[in-house]
Amino acid sequence: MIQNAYVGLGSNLGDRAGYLLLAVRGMLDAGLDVIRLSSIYETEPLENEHQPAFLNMVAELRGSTLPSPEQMLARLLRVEYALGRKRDVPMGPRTIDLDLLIFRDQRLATEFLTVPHPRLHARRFVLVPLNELVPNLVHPVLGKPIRELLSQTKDRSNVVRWAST
Ligand code: PH2
Ligand code: MG
Ligand code: MG
Repeated sequence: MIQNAYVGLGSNLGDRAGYLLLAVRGMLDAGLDVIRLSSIYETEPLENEHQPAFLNMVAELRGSTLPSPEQMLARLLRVEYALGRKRDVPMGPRTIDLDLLIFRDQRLATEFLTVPHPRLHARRFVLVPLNELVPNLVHPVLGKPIRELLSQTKDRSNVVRWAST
């Protein structure tokens, strides 16, 4: 039984670490109870490779105070918008991207929202920070723990712990 929800954060424009932290603040201000954060990782861009390197991390949100998944998506989009997110180039550079990765044990696929996130298992930039928080969490659709999804993923992209200098 998964109690909590997990959000992936990514930034590859401007003050990347600053945007991650402002997004955490934004989620808290929106009433989303962030209870744990992974380390920050510097990651090679996937899917659209011609863009700057990302900083990525994962936040854990307390399950007992979660709104509905749709309400949660609306709040995440509002935080992205407040931090200057533009949606021009799909998969392109962004100040901040907030993706709902896992919402308790729920499986959902609508025009607007699919949970668990459909590409989670193919992205080391999600699996590495998620594995840091919940290696034993069993993926509600794939039926395998995050630890195993990480060791079995075909993605070979570079994900390294980031240290501010
Ligand atoms: N997000 C994408 C596409 N590619 N690559 C990395 N490394 N990190 C991301 O957050 C990312 C990406 C689409 O949202
Ligand atoms: Mg994304
Ligand atoms: Mg997104």
